[in-house]
Amino acid sequence: MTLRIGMIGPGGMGQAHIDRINTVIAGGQLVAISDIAPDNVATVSAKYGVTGYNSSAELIGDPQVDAVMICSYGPAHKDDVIACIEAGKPVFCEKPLTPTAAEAIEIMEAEQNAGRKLVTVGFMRRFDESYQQMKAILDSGEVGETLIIHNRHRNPTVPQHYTWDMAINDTAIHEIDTMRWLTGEEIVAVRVDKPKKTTHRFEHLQDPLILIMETQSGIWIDDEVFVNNQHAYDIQCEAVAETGTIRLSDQHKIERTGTVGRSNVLTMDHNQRFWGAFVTEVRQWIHAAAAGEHTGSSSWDGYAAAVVCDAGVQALTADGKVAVELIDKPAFYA
Ligand code: ISE
Repeated sequence: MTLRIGMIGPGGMGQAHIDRINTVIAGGQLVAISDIAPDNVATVSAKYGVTGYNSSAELIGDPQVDAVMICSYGPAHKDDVIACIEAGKPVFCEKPLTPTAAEAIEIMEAEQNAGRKLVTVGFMRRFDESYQQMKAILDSGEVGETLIIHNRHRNPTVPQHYTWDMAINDTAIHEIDTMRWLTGEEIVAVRVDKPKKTTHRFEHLQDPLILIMETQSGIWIDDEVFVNNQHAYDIQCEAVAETGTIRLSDQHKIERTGTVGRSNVLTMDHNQRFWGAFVTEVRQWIHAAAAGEHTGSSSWDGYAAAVVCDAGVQALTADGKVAVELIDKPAFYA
C-alpha cells in the first residue's frame, strides 16, 4: 500500500522531507499541501504537482489523505494535531509538538480518547546510527552505569527571527529529547550557566550557554549551546560510564589528505548532518502509519520536552536550579 500524505506548512524543513519521500523513501506519496500563505500554496503545489489547500482543515478532511505531516511553526501545531487525531489519521509533527506543556496535555487527552497512538514527534536524532550504537552499548550494561553526559550543539549561525528563548526550546530541545531517550530517564532539574558571550551574535542572545540537566537517578548532563560559531554545524556527545566512555565519532563526511595535511569536511546544517536519521525516521513513520502502528517519539515525549524547555527558559533568567515537574505518566504511554 502507498501511504498518501498531506503536508501542512511545507517550508524549508517540509520540502526537505518531500524531497526525501520523492527520491529515497519507498511507500509514501505526497498528494496535498496546505499553507496559510497563498503564495506558498501556489508555488509548492505546482512544484510537486499536488493539490494545494489554503487551510489545514481542508487538507485533513481530504479523503485522499491517509496521513499528515505537520511542518508549520510550533504555535499552530496543537489544533492541527488534534484535528488529525479526531479524523483518525496518523500524524507526524515536527518538533516542538507544542510550545507549552498545557497544549501537549490536550493532545494526550485527545489521543487517549481516540484509543490509539496516532502522534509521532519529529525528534530525528533517535534514528541516527551513531546515537543508536551509543544507546545499544549503554543499555547492554557492559560499561556499567552512566554517570555523566557531555553534549555540544553548535550552529554556524541562526536567522534574524531567532529569539533568546529559542536557544532552549528550538536548539537544546534536541538534546533534551535525546538524553531522555538515551538514558531512559526523565529530567528532574535544570540550570543554565552563562559564559562570556561571542561578539558574533544578535544583542538579545546569551550565546554560548551551558544547559545543565539532572536525571532521576542523578546522571549529570551538560549541553553547550553555541549557535553562532561562524564555522560549522557541530554535534558532539560523550557518555561517561563506570568502566568506559562512549563518544559519537566526528561529524565529517569525508577526510581529505593533501599538501597542507589531513582535514575533515564539516557539515553546515542539520539536513547534512542528520540526513540519514531523517530518512530512517520518515521511512519508519510511513511504514508504521500504513500498518496502523506507532513509531518514534510519542505525545508523552513531546510533552516531557515541553516541560523541560519551560524549566530551561525559566533557568535562563533565574539563578540556580529549576525543578522539572511532570504529571504522572498515563499508562497509555507506558
Ligand atoms: C533548528 O530548528 C534545528 O532543529 C537544528 O537542528 C538546530 O541545530 C538549530 O539550532 C535549530 O534552530
